Amino acid sequence: MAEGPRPKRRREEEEDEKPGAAPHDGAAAAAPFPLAELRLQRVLRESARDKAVFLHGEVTGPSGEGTDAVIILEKTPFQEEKLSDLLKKHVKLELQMRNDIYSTYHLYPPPELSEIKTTVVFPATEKHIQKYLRQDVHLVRETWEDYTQITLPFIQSQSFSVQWVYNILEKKAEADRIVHENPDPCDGFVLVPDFKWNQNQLDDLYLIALVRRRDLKSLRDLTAEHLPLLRNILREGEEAVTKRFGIAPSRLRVYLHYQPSYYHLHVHFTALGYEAPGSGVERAHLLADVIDNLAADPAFYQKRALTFALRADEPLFHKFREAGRA
Ligand code: GTA
Repeated sequence: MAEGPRPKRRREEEEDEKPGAAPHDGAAAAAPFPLAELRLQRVLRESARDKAVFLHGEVTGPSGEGTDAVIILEKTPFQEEKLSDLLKKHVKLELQMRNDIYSTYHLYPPPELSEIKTTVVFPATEKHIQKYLRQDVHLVRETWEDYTQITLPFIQSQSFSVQWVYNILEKKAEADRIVHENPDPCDGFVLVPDFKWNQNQLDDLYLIALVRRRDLKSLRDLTAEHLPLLRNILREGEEAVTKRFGIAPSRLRVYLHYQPSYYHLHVHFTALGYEAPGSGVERAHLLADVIDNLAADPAFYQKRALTFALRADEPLFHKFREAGRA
């Protein structure tokens, strides 16, 4: 998301989370994020396994005095074609220990071979900060009644802005990254590399298909009426990934999240060998299964209870607790 600095804004202000709020469509703003002006507030989460750290900072300089930001720093997978360069062009190789035929070193690569993928959410709301904070999670089993009485009113009153989705659909952002598009206003979609993929290697391939129509929030809205759209996404999406990246459909995980973070229907395409965040059984619903379920029962997702995990301090979790459903 290439957003430039914005005026000072309090964390409590979440007007852009509400429907009808001022859109963030200045998607092409060119100024880079003022990293040097960031004052680290706290580490929200770190993962030694994923080699990633999630930070909450405050921009202190003139470009955003007192404005919150979330920064995700992540070491990227090795790129096979750059390994020879890494071995040849290293700046320093420092012996750590040697024992018989065994030894370990600190290898210092040149800057162009030591990229850290950096994701910035700026200005970040309290909801963004909470999203990345490590917290206990609880499973909730949502019936259709729970959805209509608890979840739907909640997501209608507050959810993350989907302006970034509209920016992609309207080609105000990421237009040069589009991998495939079907222009049909009802059954069409746009396939782009996901935010989380730097496109340098295929091991962690991650694309996202965004539907053109704006009336579908999530799995819960889907009926047999949407089968042509879903089949287009599966067939054309898989074909496009094979054509562009040489990855066969049998090596892809194509799924929807329930609950998603962003309530504009979208489908995730990830490399099967990559354990993408959110690909677990409590959140991912394979698109092929969704299609079969709807073909068997047009109202499947208006009848079935769906299970998902919520963070302990998430407002939606409190709503389920208040209703005695969690
Ligand atoms: N191309 O501007 C965007 C953009 N945004 C704002 C979000 N996405 C975008 N893609 C493009 N441009 O896969 C992508 C997200 C996500 C999808 C939305 O849209 O990357 P969702 O609605 O189901 O929400 O999918 P989800 O999966 O919760 O969102 P997200 O942000 O992926 O968070 C899930 C968990 O993944 C987080 O709690 C965190 O644990 C982890 N995570 C998030 N971002 C990163 C990251 N950059 N690196 C590592 N882990 C991450």
